Amino acid sequence: MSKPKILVAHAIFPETIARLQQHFEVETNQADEAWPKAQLIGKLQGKAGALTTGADRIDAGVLAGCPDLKICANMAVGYNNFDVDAMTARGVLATNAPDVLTETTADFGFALLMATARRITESEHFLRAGQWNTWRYDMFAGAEVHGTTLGILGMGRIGQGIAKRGAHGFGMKVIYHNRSRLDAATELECKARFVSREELLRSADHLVLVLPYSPASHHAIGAAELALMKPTATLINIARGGIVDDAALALALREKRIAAAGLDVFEGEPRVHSDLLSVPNVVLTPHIASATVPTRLAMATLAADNLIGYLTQNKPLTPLNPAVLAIK
Ligand code: 8YV
Repeated sequence: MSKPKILVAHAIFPETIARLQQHFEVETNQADEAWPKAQLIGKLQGKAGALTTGADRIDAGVLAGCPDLKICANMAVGYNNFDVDAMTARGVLATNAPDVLTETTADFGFALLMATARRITESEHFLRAGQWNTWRYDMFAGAEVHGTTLGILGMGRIGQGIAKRGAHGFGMKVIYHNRSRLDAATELECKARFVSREELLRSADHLVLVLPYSPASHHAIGAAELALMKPTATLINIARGGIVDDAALALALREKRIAAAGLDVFEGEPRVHSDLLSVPNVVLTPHIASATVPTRLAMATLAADNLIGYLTQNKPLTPLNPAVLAIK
């Protein structure tokens, strides 16, 4: 019997491809870019499954053009690249890759916070440019981290990981805002206090965004929100581009209405708003918060195991629309 065909929309670990090849005929995108929609539809013809990343949009248009598709397994915890309702309506299973990246992503959130507060990349550029001639009392004097107030918007697993690092490692006072309040035991573990969105914006010395992207969170941080923040505050976004209005942020940074920002995600990435590229008080990284070798391998393995589990035994590990299983 011939094996079902699947598409891997971006190059991934050879060992993950080998694991998939035990069950499927695998076609992989070897280019360094996501396929544009028409090409993705073309590549998905005859494919029962796809291993996707956040860069691959699976919407009603793609689904309409791919009648053979049964599952899309995202190698990401976030899945705003999926139209899950459209997938459910077409009987296509959606899976994501939760948990395996939580601590690594929280580590990175803290690294970005530290780099931003202490102006690490800005000072390195200065040194590399040969501009370091002498000692100055205020040379790259940054913002304090230990003992300050850490604000977290979006208190899921990654937000909780950042809260614990701040509270236990750096003696920070942690405040958070979330759609729903955490239970008392989790608040205690994270040493975190629930506050209103406005208090969060007004009180945080370092504000970290870890909420999922949805139409409701589009531009959750725009000019009005930035205006509420302290002029000494830093803003860290490891969630999704689109949650921050990048043009408004670039202006606030240029006018020193907030001190600095650290951004791992951007509206319309991999393009980055040109105004952000020209302000010095921002640390920019190319969406790498989950990028350690063990974590990326764990994410790829989980996505692969979702494809194998569903297409060979109807048993995916982390389904987002389990209603599809019932229909089958
Ligand atoms: C991914 C992420 O690397 O898991 C997520 O939600 O944002 C990252 O870990 C990215 O989305 C590519 O899939």
